[in-house]
Amino acid sequence: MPVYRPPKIAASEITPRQVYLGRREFLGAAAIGAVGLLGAGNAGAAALSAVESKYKVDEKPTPVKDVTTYNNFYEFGLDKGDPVALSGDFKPLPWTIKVDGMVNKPGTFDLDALMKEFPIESRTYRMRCVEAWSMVIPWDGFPLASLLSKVEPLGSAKYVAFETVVRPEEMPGQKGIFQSLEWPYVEGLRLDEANHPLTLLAVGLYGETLPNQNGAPIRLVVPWKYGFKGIKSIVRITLTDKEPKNTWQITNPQEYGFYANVNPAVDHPRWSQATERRIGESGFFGASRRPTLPFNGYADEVASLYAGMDLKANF
Ligand SMILES: Nc1nc2c(c(=O)[nH]1)N[C@H]1C(S)=C(S)[C@@H](COP(=O)(O)O)O[C@H]1N2
Ligand SMILES: [Mo]
Repeated sequence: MPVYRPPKIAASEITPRQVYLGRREFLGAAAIGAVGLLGAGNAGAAALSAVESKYKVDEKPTPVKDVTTYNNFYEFGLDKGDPVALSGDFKPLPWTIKVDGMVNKPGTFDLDALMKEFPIESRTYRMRCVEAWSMVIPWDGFPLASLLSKVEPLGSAKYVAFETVVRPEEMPGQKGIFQSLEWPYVEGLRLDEANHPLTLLAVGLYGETLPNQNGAPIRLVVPWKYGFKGIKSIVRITLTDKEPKNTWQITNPQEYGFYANVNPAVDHPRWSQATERRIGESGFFGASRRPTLPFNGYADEVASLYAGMDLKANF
């Protein structure tokens, strides 16, 4: 996927951790307690009080160090290590999300208030990137369906479109100093996919608020789809009757489609999707590979959403 490499930003341009910490001290009732598990890049981390969920895969979670240092977040650069290294200036709080389009009750919602309104659940999901690597991540968040029901979608709404924040001053990858993607990063789901109980708006991982590199302060998680559907740092959600474009589809429509369901039977034009490398694990002769599962192992829950569809054509 990468096109050109970004230049490295001097360490002196990165906000000192103490300065950043001061900006996150307000976090409310949902976020009081001991912090620090997530370490580097999550200076303002706060513990979340989350309730256990039935959605927990029975696989060993990927070590927190891998989850927070091996990231795709092109707003902060193209290399896997760029997001943790270059996101120190990003200020995830305070934060609001605008929800508009084909709804009865559009609004701009304060994230802190949403986190008090909707119980935060702790869920462990299998995650699969289109680049054929995977992780198991303990997320904290609330169902997207909770937010959607609050705004009351119109009967004519068929899709949900998402947008990431644009802040070139805080996101070095958006400064246009190297060619990568068009901003804002955008994504979309069908309304029934968006309302599926597995579809999560994550506000934390491993029991703490999200580190910047993982999409602070709020990002989408759709565990049966390739990772790029999980748009980070969301500022706008729009209900529409037209299929929304997503950033990778805009960038390269031959290789990336709207659905992006994890499908070992449909290869990427440049590589096989039959197997995956589990990050944080190594086999005797290098990284261990495991078979990729249809819908990333969530077929029982989601296959019915696609009944009768040709999933080779709708990739
Ligand atoms: N705004 C934005 N969201 C994004 C991306 C990005 O570059 N920008 N990368 C996507 C890709 S390709 C993946 S695999 C996941 C990675 O999420 P993680 O770093 O939390 O594992 O974020 C997705 N969301
Ligand atoms: Mo990805």
